[in-house]
Amino acid sequence: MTRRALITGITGQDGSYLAELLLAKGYEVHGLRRRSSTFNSARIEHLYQDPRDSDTNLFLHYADLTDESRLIRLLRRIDPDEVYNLAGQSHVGSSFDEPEYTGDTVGLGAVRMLEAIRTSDIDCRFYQASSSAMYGAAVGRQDEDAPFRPMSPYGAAKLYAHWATATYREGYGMYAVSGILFNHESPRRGETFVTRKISRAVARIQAGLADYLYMGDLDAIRDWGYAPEYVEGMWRMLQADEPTDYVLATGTSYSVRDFVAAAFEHAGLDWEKHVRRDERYLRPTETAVLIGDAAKAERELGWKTTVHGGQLVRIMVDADIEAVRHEGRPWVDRPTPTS
Ligand code: NDP
Ligand code: GDR
Repeated sequence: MTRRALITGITGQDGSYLAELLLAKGYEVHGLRRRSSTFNSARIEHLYQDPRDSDTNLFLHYADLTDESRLIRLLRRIDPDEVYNLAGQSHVGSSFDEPEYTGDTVGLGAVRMLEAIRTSDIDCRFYQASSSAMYGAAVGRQDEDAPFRPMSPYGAAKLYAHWATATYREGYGMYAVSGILFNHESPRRGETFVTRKISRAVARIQAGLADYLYMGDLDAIRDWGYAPEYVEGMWRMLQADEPTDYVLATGTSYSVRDFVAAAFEHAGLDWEKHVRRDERYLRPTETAVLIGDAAKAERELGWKTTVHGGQLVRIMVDADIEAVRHEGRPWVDRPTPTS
């Protein structure tokens, strides 16, 4: 029997890698996309085939996480075996400007999905995209038992969705799990997240298209992994015998400054000549340090990262240099880079 998966946020970084993974495993994949005035499907263009002239296994549906009746209708029609809830306003900085919208899509959006599944009586497994941003000001290396102390409207909204997922698991017996994922990046990362902002700027400066990169806090420390490895972890969580939450992380830490220096150096540039500070990129509250402990996922799911640090920097900078050279997008029609 072909298994059916539904991915909200399929047009995003993780959604696109997850769709690739599930299609390769033989799933029928359904993805929710938002209606927009311009095309927003560049990350999955290479996977899409017109259903009229092919036996494609990928189907896209217009829907928004703010529209509960649409979610219910779609869930009933698709009747998925697995649901991956990846959609929502995912930028921490923007969540300070748009706290209500962030809460609506990230927090209530997850509850709408859970309610739609529960009230439709669909027998499926549910994955919620929780975040290390829920730890916020917590100290030390964070595992599944570390205390939560979010430092942004985004982190608070994710925490609401996280506990709602646990409540539906415990209260209604649903197979519902949260993956608490630390930062994961790739050439498909949105251009306003810090790693991609840096790799893109390096490529443009090297090509003579720009002179400066304007940055906020360079002291922040993050645990940066490679997105294709993280979507494999999401899938493994839904294959486990018992539903339970997992942290996915590399356990390594780098400052934003480290990433900047390594990226410029890889392109043969001196970062101190090109990087300037812009107060507009500072956040009202900053999460200074986030480092994860994924021992449980390694032990129970056999999941482990291999890419981080310098290798991740090289993958991203090389992809953006290539993209600038071809004036195209790095991911279209090219295999996932692994080195
Ligand atoms: P992206 O920002 O790349 O993708 C977000 C997706 O959500 C896009 O497909 C976007 O559509 C869609 N979306 C946004 N708002 C709505 C809405 N109202 N209704 C329907 N769809 C919507 O995020 P990532 O792929 O990086 O992350 C995936 C999930 O994992 C997110 O929930 C994020 O918060 C969470 N997460 C990410 C981490 C990371 O390091 N990447 C770490 C921990 C958690 P469009 O393309 O039209 O904008
Ligand atoms: P984060 O990622 O907030 O951790 O959330 P982001 O890449 O936005 O920032 C990482 C760190 O870099 C600092 N920073 C800047 N950030 C951006 N975006 N732009 C800048 O110019 C800049 N200068 C310094 C930030 O202050 C921060 O400390 C990401 C998102 O993917 C979330 O959806 C996810 O849940 C968490 O990771 C885990």
